[in-house]
Amino acid sequence: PRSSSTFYERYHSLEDIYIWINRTQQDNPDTVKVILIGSSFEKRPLYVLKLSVNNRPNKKAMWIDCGIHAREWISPAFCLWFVQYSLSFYQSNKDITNILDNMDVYILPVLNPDGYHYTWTTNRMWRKNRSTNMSTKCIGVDLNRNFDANWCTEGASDQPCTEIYCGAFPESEPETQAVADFLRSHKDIVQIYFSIHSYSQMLLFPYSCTLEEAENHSELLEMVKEAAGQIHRYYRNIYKYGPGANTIYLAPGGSDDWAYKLGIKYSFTFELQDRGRYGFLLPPSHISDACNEALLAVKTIALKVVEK
Ligand code: ING
Ligand code: ZN
Repeated sequence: PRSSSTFYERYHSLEDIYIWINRTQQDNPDTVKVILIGSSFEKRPLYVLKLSVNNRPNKKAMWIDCGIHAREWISPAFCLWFVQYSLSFYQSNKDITNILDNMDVYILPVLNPDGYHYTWTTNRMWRKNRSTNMSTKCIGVDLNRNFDANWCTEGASDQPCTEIYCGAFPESEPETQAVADFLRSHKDIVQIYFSIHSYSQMLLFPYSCTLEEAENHSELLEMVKEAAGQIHRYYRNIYKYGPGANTIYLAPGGSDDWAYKLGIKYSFTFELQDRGRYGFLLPPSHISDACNEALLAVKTIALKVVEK
């Protein structure tokens, strides 16, 4: 009989993820800190794990957020996978050792806990958060249209009943505001920003909110090209890469564009597996492949920044 799957090869409810966060901190008190950065519309806590292997001063940092869109379950699964991998292979894998020796990592496993919980209890295909507004009966804002980057222009909607509703104003949502506040207050140390989505297998960088090229476009293109090449070499899987606006679609108000404009010059959105066969309903048996591919891309890019 085939061997049973591990914890990291399964999807987990929000409650279980909160328990996992707590246990991961308790089991690794020297390496893992838990930071409360805010709370969701329904008052659930937004916890960031800080991985830090030594106390060297002036260390740079990398940020990874997962679960901004509720139905993209592979995304939180990746954040858990990344933490487990880092804690397990620091000192034995030379790449993750090099990365962690040179930068702290901030990981937000579930940016949109209300939406994620809702996909477990009520509607598996929910995307937005769960905020309500007196002026409409429709619920939810697309958090990846709510950041202050060409907010609510073409590619977003001001109609609350749509899936790409931008919200009443930029950072109107507590989840968006918590992330933006944290990054604003850490912008001098955070060098790399990653936001993890699914599906479609793409490694994207700014801009998504305009067809203009980013100032370091060719450097960013080189990084995602190398990451996609590594994925192909090791896993024989194809990832497209390029700026969001002409690789996937024009989309204003996204977190990576906002982080880039804040000054985080290495800013990326990854779309994990698959290319549409299962879509958001990626079976648990595919979690390890999807996460290993994304992990390789994160490591490839982070190493390039470390070696600068
Ligand atoms: N894709 C992203 C979305 O929010 C994206 C694409 C990337 C938009 C970067 C803006 C910035 O639509 C998914 N699958 O959600
Ligand atoms: Zn998404």
